[in-house]
Amino acid sequence: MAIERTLSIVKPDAVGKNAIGAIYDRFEKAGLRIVAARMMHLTRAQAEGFYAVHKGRPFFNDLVAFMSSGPVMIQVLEGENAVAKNREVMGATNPKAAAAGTIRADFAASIDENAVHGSDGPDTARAEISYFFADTDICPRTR
Ligand code: IDP
Repeated sequence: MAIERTLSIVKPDAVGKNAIGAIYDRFEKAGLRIVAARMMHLTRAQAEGFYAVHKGRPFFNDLVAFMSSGPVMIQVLEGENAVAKNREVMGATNPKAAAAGTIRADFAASIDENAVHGSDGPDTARAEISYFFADTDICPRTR
């Protein structure tokens, strides 16, 4: 299976709960390697740009307000089938529907504040990674 990269964000609710380390542990236990990371407090404009695909949806304004409400931890995850594997580890968008043991089941309070973001496909992953990281920011493992 191909080695892929995906873009992951620990959202403001989970950062506020001091759960960055616990969530990183889920990624690493699933075989996903963190190959780039940065903490940011997104501006409204940065959050709007990142979620531009959702512009016009009824939840867009709340989503942008939430994503710019506090610091987020942004990372590139690398591994076999990383896009789908990360989605599996995250769980369903609505935590009430998320499988037991997933990040959203364990850390998210609602569909609006659902702990993590993960790219939904390889093309989206490439675009989302380049929204936050230059190629030179990414540190593939050498051992
Ligand atoms: P995803 O984060 O699981 O990929 P998307 O459909 O890409 O889900 O939606 C982006 C984010 O927008 C979700 O994580 C969630 O926080 C929010 N969202 C999506 N659908 C709804 C909704 O129906 N009501 C409220 N918020 C929503």
